[in-house]
Amino acid sequence: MTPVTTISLDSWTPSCTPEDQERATRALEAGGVLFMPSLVFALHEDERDFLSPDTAGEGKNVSFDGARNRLSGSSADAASQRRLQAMLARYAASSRSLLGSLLPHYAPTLQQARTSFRPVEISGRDISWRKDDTRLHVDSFPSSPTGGDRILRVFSNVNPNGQSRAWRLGESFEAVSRRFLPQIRGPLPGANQVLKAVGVTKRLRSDYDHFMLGLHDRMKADLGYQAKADQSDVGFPPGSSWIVYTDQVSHAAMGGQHAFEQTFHLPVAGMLDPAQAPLGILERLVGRTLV
Ligand SMILES: O=C(O)CCC(=O)C(=O)O
Ligand SMILES: [Fe+2]
Repeated sequence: MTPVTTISLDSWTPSCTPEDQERATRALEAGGVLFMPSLVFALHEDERDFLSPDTAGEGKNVSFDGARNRLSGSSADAASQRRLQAMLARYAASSRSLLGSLLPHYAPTLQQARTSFRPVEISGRDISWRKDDTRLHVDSFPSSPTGGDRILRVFSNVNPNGQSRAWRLGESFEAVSRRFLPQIRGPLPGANQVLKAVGVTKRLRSDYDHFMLGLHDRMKADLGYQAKADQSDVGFPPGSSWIVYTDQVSHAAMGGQHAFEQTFHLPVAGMLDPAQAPLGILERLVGRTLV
């Protein structure tokens, strides 16, 4: 089952020894979760009003695209949006700085993607099964193929009422793949090109993305699997942060409110041990190259 490695740092600009860095990188790449129980993302006094589902309007989160310096998902007035954006930009900078100190091996190739603020209670949301993150899954997004690049996420719980973010962690990526790959057929010839041409995907969906999406969907659709798969409950308390390769680690978010999340992408070649990537595991099991 998914190992959780506790790291006792409490600063977004920590000084880490080479041994700490290697241990953290290896634990992550092996499919573990890095848990930092006292790494607090502190809100400014005037940001506390954002701790309300209203901040996300009709949606479930507010997101910030640092590359374009653009906020989306908020219907607040212009002044509030400026403060919200500053808060998300601070989380983006903090998480980037953390990875720079803790996982320096990734620095040359790490790409920062979207930042999100999640002020809506997870449990009891009315959502289709495919989008339901209370079901165990590995991350794969229909419109955003990664072409094999990794999805690395940093999370922080900022709940003001003592409520933990409750996750389930499932079996290893290899076990998930062995179980579901036999049910997943390869894409029809030309299908990936058609999805790109009609705008379903932002870039060409590779065969890797096809199989990842297949795993994501088969896992979520299988209620027997959800109930019976090897799994454990883990709670991330307010004031804690955690890092996980969500394309590799089987996870489900069962409850909790008020969290930040920062997504990074990493080319497989940027890993310490590229053979541990989902790409390598899938290529070995399918028996051919997938990107
Ligand atoms: O919001 C959360 O706690 C996690 C949801 C999830 O599945 C994800 O961000 O990949
Ligand atoms: Fe997820």
